[in-house]
Amino acid sequence: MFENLLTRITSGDQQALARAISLVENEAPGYFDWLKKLPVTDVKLIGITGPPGSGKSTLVDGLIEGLLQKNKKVGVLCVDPSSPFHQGALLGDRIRMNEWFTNPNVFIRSLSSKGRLGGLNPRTLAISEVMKVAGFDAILIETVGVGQNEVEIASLADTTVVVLVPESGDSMQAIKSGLLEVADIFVVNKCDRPGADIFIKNLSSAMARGFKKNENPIPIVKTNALLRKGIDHLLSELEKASTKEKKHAAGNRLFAQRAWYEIQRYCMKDLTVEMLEKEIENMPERKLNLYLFLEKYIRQEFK
Ligand SMILES: Nc1nc2c(ncn2[C@@H]2O[C@H](COP(=O)(O)OP(=O)(O)OP(=O)(O)O)[C@@H](O)[C@H]2O)c(=O)[nH]1
Ligand SMILES: [Mg+2]
Repeated sequence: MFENLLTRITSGDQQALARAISLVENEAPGYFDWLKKLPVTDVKLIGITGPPGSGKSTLVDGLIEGLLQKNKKVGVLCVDPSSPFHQGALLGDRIRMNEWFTNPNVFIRSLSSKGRLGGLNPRTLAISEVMKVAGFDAILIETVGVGQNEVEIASLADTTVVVLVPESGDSMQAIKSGLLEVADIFVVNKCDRPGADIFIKNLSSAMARGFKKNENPIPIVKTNALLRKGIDHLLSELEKASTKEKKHAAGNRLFAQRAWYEIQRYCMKDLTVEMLEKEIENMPERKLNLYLFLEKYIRQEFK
């Protein structure tokens, strides 16, 4: 079933990519062994998360546009329980999205989460690993930051962008769901609305009071996604975040968190992220395939 798929995906065949994603999503026989063969790449996952309706899809649309202008290839994964990328309200004011579906430099995939606990597709992480070998310059993952599960998956991206709007209700919700803690970059979208500057001021002072343990202040980018204002600023912050030399330990931590996330979904082992981190630290190989590493932890019936 997986025959030739990897070669085709790495040569940029989007049909092959779509097929592989479906196979992994449905856990087709042999999917785990196939995941173990994926080459390790440096492509960064950019998570876009935030409360429902904060403008994530509109922002992703703007980012696609901006990246295409820079001759980049973009992959988008949308894990959205309420409004899949290509349906519903989307088509009204964001007609461009239709255009992207026929653009060879853009690949968009919606992951269904229907009927699943926590509103997340359990194979989201694996599917993002598949997308990483397809030759994209950037991979964007949109998730709604409503509950612990959604926030957790957002935190597994290399760079997590938290999209807020200048409305107090939303910021309260963001605080409650732990969204603020996972942010590498804040976007304050809908800046055409009143109260945007006050909101930004409050956010900066909350940061200064240290709601997140971080030596460097987290950048705040002001946008109006509809009018494409602030997109360039966001792209440059994303660029900075990706070129910033991640400390070796931070990289291991992220890998351990991803591994732990996958393990605990499939069998409850008495493992902690710290134990996995220590194991990774002691391994000679620097560039690890996630699923090769996971193999011994996942019971046969789940592979
Ligand atoms: N005024 C204003 N409206 C915006 C802006 N950005 C997005 N919107 C509108 O806000 C609504 C929600 O935008 P989406 O991009 O669908 O938001 P979302 O966060 O993806 O929504 P969900 O995926 O359903 O959580 C749409 O009607 C957009 O047109 C903005 O900067 N200003
Ligand atoms: Mg959306």
